[in-house]
Amino acid sequence: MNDIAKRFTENPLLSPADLKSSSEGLEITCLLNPGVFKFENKTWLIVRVAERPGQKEGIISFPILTESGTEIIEIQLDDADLIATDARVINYKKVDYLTTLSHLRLLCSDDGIRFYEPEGYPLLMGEGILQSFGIEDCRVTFLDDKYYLTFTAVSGNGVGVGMRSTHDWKQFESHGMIMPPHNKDCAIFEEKINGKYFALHRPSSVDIGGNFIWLAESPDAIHWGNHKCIARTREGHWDSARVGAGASPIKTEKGWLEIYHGANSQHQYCLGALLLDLDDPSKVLARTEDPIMVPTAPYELSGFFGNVVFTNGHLLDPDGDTLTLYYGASDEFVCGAHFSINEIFTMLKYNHA
Ligand code: MAN
Repeated sequence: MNDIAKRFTENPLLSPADLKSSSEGLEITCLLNPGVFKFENKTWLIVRVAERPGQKEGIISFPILTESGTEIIEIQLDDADLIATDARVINYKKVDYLTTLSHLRLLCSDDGIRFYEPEGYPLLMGEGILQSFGIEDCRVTFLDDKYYLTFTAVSGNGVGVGMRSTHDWKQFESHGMIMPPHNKDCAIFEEKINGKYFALHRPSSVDIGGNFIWLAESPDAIHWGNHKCIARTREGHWDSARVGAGASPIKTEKGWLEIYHGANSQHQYCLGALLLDLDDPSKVLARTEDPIMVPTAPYELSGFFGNVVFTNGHLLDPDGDTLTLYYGASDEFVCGAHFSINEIFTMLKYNHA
């Protein structure tokens, strides 16, 4: 299938081998899903670095965080209590674990293509019992002179949305878990609407309901309420199994444009777009019928978890039309692509009430 993404010829921009692991016993398995922001005239990525020990034959091993540091769990692959059918997550003795432990790392660039690790900036590791399986897929929202980071916080207690904020990317304030399990893909709007903050998020229902995109509002961007379900999965479509917000919505004259990911039951992850009413973002004005990006390049088709394009960060050019989107490809590489906002508009199908 054709899509409207103009992929960087330099892709993949970053691979696991490009960075050093956070400690000696670990290897970087995946480098993926960067949040994106501008700071001190540079383009910055806050990438998810997923690590595990080098794998030995016949054994699966992965790290978790405990009060006394990083602990490695080792399980024999032929253990009857192990279910290991998904590269990302296993079940052992009826308990789910992730196969890698993720932290967040800052990279910057002058040209938006070649990224390096600047000196003097900390790695962001999971902290406390709600982040013992790591932190992932960070969205960055600039609000009231502060950067707000919303990310997936994973532990044996469940998958929720954690938040930290910073002025300088050196010191961070933690706001704890702002949305409890099961929830992820939280992107805060970069301005208030009618005096309130808004955020998209993705709770999951195991029984009635599904993996749908919701909207919430807040007086302070930390405490969220008045939740509304605004976009559901569509049977028979590319987004039939799960949908989740990308980065903060883009303000356009037609409405708030949100790039989101959708997956089908074969775990193929594509990107699409939603258009929300400027004044009342719970109103979905239009949605793309077909995806705007489909995994097709070799680095999107095969890797740690193939057939995946996933985004949680982009920058809008001052021309108001060129969108530079950064994305994770096959859960292993960081890539870039350009889109034209006007071209995305031509793919939207309006809801005529
Ligand atoms: C899913 C995938 C993984 C992720 C876990 C926890 O299994 O999105 O990449 O690590 O959820 O968030």
